Amino acid sequence: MAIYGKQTDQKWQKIWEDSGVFKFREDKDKEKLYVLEMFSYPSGSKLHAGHWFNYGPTDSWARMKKMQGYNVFQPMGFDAFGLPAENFAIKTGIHPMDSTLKNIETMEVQLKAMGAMFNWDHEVVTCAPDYYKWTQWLFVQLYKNGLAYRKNAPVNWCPSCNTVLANEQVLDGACERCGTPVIKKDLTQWFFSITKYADELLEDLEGLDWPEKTKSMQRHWIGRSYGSSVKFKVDQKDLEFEVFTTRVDTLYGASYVVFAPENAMVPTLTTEAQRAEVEAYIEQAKMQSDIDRQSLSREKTGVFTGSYAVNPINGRIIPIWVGDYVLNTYGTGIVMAVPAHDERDFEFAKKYDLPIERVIEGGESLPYTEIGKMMNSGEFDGLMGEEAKEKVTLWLEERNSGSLKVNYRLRDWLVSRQRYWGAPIPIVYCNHCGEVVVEEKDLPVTLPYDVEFAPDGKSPLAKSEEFLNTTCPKCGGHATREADTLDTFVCSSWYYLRYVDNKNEEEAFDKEKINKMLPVDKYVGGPEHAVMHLLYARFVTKALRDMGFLSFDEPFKSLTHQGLILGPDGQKMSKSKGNTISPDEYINQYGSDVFRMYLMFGFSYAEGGAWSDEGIRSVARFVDRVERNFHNIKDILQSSSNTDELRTEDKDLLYWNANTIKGVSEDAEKMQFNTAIARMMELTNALTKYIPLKAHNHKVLEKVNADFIRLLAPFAPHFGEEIWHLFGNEGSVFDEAWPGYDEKALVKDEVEIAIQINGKIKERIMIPSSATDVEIQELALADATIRKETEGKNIVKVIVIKGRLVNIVVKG
Ligand code: ANZ
Ligand code: ZN
Repeated sequence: MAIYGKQTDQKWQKIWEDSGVFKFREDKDKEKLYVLEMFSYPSGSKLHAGHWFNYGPTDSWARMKKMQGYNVFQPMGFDAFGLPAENFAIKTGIHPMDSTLKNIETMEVQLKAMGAMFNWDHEVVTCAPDYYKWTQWLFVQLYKNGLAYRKNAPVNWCPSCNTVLANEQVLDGACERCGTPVIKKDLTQWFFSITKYADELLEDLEGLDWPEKTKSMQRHWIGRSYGSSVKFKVDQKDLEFEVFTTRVDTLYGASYVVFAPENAMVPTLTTEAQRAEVEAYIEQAKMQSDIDRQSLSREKTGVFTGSYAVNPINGRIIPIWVGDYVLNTYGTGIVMAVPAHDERDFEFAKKYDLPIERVIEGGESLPYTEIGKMMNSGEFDGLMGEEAKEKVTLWLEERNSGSLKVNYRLRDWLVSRQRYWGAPIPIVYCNHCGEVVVEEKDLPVTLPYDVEFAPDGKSPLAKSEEFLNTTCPKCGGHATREADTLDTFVCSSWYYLRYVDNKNEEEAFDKEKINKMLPVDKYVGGPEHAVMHLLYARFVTKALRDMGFLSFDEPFKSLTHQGLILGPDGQKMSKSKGNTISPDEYINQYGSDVFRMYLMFGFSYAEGGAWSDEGIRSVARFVDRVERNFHNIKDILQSSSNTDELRTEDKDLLYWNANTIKGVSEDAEKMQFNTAIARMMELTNALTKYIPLKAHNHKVLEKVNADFIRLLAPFAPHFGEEIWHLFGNEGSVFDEAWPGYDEKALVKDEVEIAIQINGKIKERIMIPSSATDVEIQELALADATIRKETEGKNIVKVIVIKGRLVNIVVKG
């Protein structure tokens, strides 16, 4: 007579909602704990196994924390702007607002069916005007503080989505969303000055409890590199340029320089004889992605400009080339080429027959790219490494030809999108006043509903007269609105702040409130957000801090990435492969707790793995077994089979109970849910052994039972609550304290040992775990079975292996 099932879920979800047990209330006596799961994109494909794997186990963790006495805040919302809804509108004519709100409705129902203790009162939906008003406010603050600006820039352009993509959205040279090869295009774009925070973003990683891999990806993305800047004069022309190098000790070997094709100086440097060839080269380079251009395996190409430069250290006249392996967005977009000591330069020099001269000792063949003593370098010969770099840079500095330089890979954050479904950028252009930011009192700049979706590559906003025409906030004259919208990463860069104070109509958030509630104590989400979202959120927090809106340095103190649940075939789930798992079906069949517990027990949380139907069935059987035990225990406790004696069996059960509490507490703390549940299985086994005994110590059983229910509840919340009430308890089990244990109970005071005679096991006995070898020998020989077996025989030797066995060697 199974009691747990889908109906149990529904019963408790209703009771929880009606009683408001999980409502967040300020509580001075409890420490706050902000548990955050990455909010979801309201796509049409409903809540999938990936959402579940993020939210289910994290909710279990949060429930445990609540029982441990924390005042848990666990909000949920929707990252609701973005391309997919707009592309869907272009295809089907269904307005993004309509499809998005409908999807949110469906997902809310599904999220509620999960039975997580989300604080729905604090929900945020980024496409709602009362949210994006404040996203625009954030833009205005950044703008007023010189952290948002517009510039003409070559951007990654997807010709199919007709939009600009951030570098991070270009994968292997193709659009992350549609796979179309990305091209370069010059456009006026809005940027946030994240590079101003490069050092702090890098250095503060140290103090974060984040996965090492994620920190290292951020470090790489920021890419701080120490080197030198070297000035070269152009031969016969009144021009000069700078290069960034990390190997200034190789300067004597610089036998040519290479400019990125897009570098603004290239047309000036190109001679008439070379112009046609250079222009053709620049045209083809536009078609290449930065990723391809940096690829080591790709053949290096280039063209000679016809001009020459002067190497400042030895006066040598060296040719100036253009080559697409040099990126215009890194350093100065120009490199001094040292083919003897750099792979790419070597390959290029070989191909175009340029001079290769060794200036660093070491290695047999070229290129030799390691550190070594300088040679063929005049007065610097024999110097090496950092000292060599310092001396050469000093020499250059004295002649005003160079200096030390720190370079970053990080670029400013490109935030404008030529799309409709996003927060409008609050800027107007006036004929008199130029670029004017919208006043805070005039926010939000509302996204118009009535627009035309056509697959013509133009943003609906750019075609909407009603939206575009406005008045200038400064002079009152006619002005035109910016038609670009903000990257959705802007919306998600601050949502964790708004959750705390989501109904505030006066401000984005109350400073005092968020200083109390933040930073987020535990953030859980997919590793695909290791760089962009997490870096942008860190930047926004730091910028808001510097503007005085909050006073903490980092938004997310501790971070965990859950792994990926794959299809039964071990492949990433996808509709086209037909290997997706639909949580709803399993929940209908087994109940959401079984589904959640399987996700926690069947996989390592950080790694994930392939779905298995047998796996979820075995968890369902476990829940059945636990449930039978509970019914049996209830019968026992109501019967009169009580004994007050503390027998070996009772002590054993108490031992397993303490051991389980310790194990579950420690493992679940680290989000190692699979081993935590394995511990509970051990305690279940111990109970299954205890239940059939003829007599039971009611006090012991009652205690172990109450502890077990409380341990189990966070992992199987509906089932746990049901059982808690089965035993006549009142109130929610989640208002109970998490069980503790006595260290002493972890030491078994009796252990079982085997007694062998001539190597064959004859008996097992319990002995005090503190017994000495002599005492163990005495106990073994005194045992009735052994006495009978050894009667009349000659005991030659007794071997005691502590804690395990006694072997008695007999003769005759
Ligand atoms: C001369 C040299 C000699 C270099 C040598 C390396 C080895 P990181 O560490 O990533 O900062 N470089 C500079 N700007 C570049 C650009 N825009 N596109 C492509 N390559 C560029 O790398 C710095 C090194 O990358 C610089 O040091 C430069 O080559 C190259 F034996 O200068 B080196
Ligand atoms: Zn004006």
